[in-house]
Amino acid sequence: MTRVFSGIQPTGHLTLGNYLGAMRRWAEVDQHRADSLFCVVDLHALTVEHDPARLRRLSRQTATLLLAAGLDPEACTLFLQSHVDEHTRLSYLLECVATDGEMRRMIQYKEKAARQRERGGSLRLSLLTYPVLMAADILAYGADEVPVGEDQTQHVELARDVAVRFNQRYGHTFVVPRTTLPPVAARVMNLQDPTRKMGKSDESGTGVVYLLDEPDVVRRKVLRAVTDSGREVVYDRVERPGLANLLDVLAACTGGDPESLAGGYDSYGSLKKDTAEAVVEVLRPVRERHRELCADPAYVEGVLREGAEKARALARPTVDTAYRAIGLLPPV
Ligand code: AQP
Repeated sequence: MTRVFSGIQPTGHLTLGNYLGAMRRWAEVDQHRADSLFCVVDLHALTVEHDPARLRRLSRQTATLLLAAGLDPEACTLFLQSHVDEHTRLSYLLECVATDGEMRRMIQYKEKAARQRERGGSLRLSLLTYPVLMAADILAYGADEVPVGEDQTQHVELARDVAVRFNQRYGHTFVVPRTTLPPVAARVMNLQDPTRKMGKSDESGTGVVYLLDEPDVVRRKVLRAVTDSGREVVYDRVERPGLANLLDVLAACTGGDPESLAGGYDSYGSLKKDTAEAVVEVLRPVRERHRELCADPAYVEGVLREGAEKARALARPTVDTAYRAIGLLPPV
């Protein structure tokens, strides 16, 4: 059976981009067709400035929202990265296989490092080595597929390169994973700046729809989305990125395709109104289920405890094999 692994960082409140680009597909498709593991990658959240109390809150909230979005512990394994030591054990070995140049070429590193420097803060070394830990997340489970949004494809490529290199040097140890992207909304853009992706660590939330935003807040954000001064509704990601983003979101929420949807509108106003309502409807069940789950924190904890046990049992043999293959003696 195909094995799927993917993760989400508790670095902020989850967004419509996280939902349409990743979570919804994990819940609706992946967990039913594959042996799937989904992980709240809390160690990755330590790569940028963080507040410990906020991180604890966001880790719980992220796990709860994944369940609210439809992940079913009977159908998949859901856990916190820091509860399974194999991720960091393997990460160190992979640091001995990946190169400094590979890390510095990563687009996300360059962007986040630039943002951090603008603020005058120093960079955490872990921001540079983040893709190696992500490679360990994936390779520890022998994942065949990694369903992610477009922004993560470069990191999955690195995991592939590291797996191939390790296998060539030390003998076949890792499955070489591949990325899978959603058919639409692989990159939901910021509603106020459609040249940037909608990110959860965005400082001004006006261009970002959060999964827990009240319906009226969602409507306001979508209705105020930046478009251009044209009138005709056409789908053109390069020349009309704001409009294309709204059409992508509408298509992802209603199941249509963005180009044919464009033909059905003669004004930006009606497109925005329909998009706002479509987003509100898509998020409604997630918000409702989240509210129910918040009333039962013991259930969420139980899911995470069992998930970590299952994940540990799956990862340990592969990581032990990697330790032996690279030349380390087993403990006596
Ligand atoms: N805008 C997006 N459109 C489509 N997919 C997206 N994903 C994230 N943003 C979009 C996908 O969601 C999954 C989990 O994302 P993540 O937690 O690794 O990354 P993030 O949300 O981008 O969080 P960061 O890096 O903490 O902050 P920002 O967003 O500010 O850079 C992934 O599959 C991702 O592709």
